[in-house]
Amino acid sequence: MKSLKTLVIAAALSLGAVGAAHAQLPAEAPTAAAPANPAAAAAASDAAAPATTPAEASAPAGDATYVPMKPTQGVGQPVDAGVDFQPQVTPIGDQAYWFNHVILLPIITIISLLVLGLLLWVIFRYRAKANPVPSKTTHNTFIEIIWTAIPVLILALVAVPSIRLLAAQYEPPSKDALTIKVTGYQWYWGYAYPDQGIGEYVSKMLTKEQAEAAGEPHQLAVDNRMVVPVGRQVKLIVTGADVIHSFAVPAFWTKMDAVPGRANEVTFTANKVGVYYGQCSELCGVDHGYMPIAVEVLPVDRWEAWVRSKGGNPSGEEAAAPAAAAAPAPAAVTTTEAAPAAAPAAAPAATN
Ligand SMILES: [Cu+2]
Repeated sequence: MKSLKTLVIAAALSLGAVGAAHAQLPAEAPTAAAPANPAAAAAASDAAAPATTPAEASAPAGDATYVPMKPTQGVGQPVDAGVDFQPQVTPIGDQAYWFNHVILLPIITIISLLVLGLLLWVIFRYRAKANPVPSKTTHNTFIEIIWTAIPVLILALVAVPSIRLLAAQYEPPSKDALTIKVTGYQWYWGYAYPDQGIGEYVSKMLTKEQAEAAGEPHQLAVDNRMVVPVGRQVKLIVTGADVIHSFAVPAFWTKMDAVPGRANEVTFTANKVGVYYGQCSELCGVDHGYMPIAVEVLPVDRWEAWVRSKGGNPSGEEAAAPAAAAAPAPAAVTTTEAAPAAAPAAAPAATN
């Protein structure tokens, strides 16, 4: 009797399992097809290079088509014999560039020329031969007021855009800013996207041969870049794991110290697609010069494809919601979403 009851329960369970599997199939098929084997899909698209246009256009194929972008010569990297700042691609960078070139440089140039002119005039006009009996004047109230008031006015004039720029750099991030945790190590960088469910991955400098093969500048090119969407504010939480490092990208006008035990915050909004390089900017040990930074700014859809290729969820909230609901729920639906997410997550981890 007991065995009959067990048999009935077993039959019911197996029927239920078959039913669940059937229910899962239609939901799983379209989503799992693309991300389940990104390597194979990438290989297929590589092989069929001329015929990739329709594949690139379709959104799901994007999951597997992330290919690191080639940098543009002279953009986001130093140039030979360059003296100016790198072309700026963030609003803060534009503001700072304007402040330097329209306000500071002209003032500095005029003051330098004025002082040089006065110096030359004094040297020639009042030299011992031309002026054998020097004046004994020690005070001139009018001149003293002038040479105090004019510098004060100049400093007050400079202070206005300067303080405005400083305040803009430390404005709190907007609510929909993309959060990236940046950790400086001796001697490489680690990036994590907590809201997208991308755990920390490591970014290391390419060797000279690897950089040349990739068509990138040596000592700036890295194996795994930080990838951000164009036009969206990015909030960096910067910290150090061992000693003080500094995360700096000149084209973004962004620099923030990475201090162990402290979470420093800095934001930037890159408004131009491209690859932008930076370097650790705090002397941090023997390989300080060999921990470059590479940030790739992509159109939103391609950034989302990159997130999926890393096993993350681009929309953020959805990634968090099922994960929180997964524990108590029966998980018939959530497993279909977790499966494609888990597969690509394993792939990059293996290649690293
Ligand atoms: Cu460093």
